[in-house]
Amino acid sequence: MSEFRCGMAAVIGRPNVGKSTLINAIVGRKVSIVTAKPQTTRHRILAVHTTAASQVIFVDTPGLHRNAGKAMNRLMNRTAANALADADVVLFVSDATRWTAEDDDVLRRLRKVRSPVVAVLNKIDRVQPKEKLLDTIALMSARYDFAEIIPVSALERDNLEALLAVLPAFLPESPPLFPEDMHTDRSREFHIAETIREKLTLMLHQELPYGLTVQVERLLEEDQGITINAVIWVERDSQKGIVVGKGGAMLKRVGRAARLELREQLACPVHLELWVKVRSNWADREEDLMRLGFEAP
Ligand SMILES: Nc1nc2c(ncn2[C@@H]2O[C@H](COP(=O)(O)OP(=O)(O)O)[C@@H](O)[C@H]2O)c(=O)[nH]1
Ligand SMILES: [Mg+2]
Repeated sequence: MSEFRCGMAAVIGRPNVGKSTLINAIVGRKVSIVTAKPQTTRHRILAVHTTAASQVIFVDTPGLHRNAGKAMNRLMNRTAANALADADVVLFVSDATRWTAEDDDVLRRLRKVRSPVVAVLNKIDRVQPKEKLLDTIALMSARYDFAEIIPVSALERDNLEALLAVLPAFLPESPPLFPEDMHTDRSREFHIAETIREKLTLMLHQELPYGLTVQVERLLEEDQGITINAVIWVERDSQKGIVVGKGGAMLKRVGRAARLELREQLACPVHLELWVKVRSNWADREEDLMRLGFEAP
């Protein structure tokens, strides 16, 4: 009889290739927020997939950023680098329809990694005609000595079972590190703050989402539902105006979208109160970032 296997799979790739979507699809729930904008994932998030024979602990990472100027970007790059160093296997995710210089950047960093690297070719639902996939796979195998190359569609949950089938072989023999009904290491407060940030990122234009963060200040659970008080931190007064919107319209839209999703996920009525506050340069102050849930260096 073979032993139980358990270990870490770091999920790496440039922004927007579908890393968070892939992890959510594998664990069957939304543990990491998803938008079409880069920099959506800021934190290291663990997602746990347990079967009778193995437990894979996926590490969702912020994409590696070229602009490491601000403290937040430096911390995000460090978080991604730490995840790489700890991994038993690395999942290098790319978009099967598009290879860019940023993909090359990420691949270059993988050359220093000792663990095996599995290439995940995502978004194959967009590849037409299907025969083109063979060329894409051939190109991938020329770029790096991947342990496996697995084409998938995270969005349509296509071929995920092939990916899950190869991973346990890369993990050490070990008992599970997490209870089998646990899907993420993140708290409910964190998940709520992230859901609000996802709606803000989806609804606000341009650069503004990068300048804000969300903090849950109070969570009150009662028989009739959950009351949440959350603060949206922005860097400047002008940004506050945009987040609040004309007559509070934007804040209302964001609040409604977040409340509907949270009600679904928490399976109870949700009362959500949002405030917008200004704290200048929070994204460039490490102590502010610690308070807002970023990993300590
Ligand atoms: N068509 C298609 N879109 C996808 C797929 N996976 C992710 N996406 C989309 O790609 C965008 C970025 O996804 P996200 O998971 O946030 O990427 P990340 O930045 O790598 O974490 C989102 O709009 C997703 O809906 C896929 O398999 N097919
Ligand atoms: Mg992400």
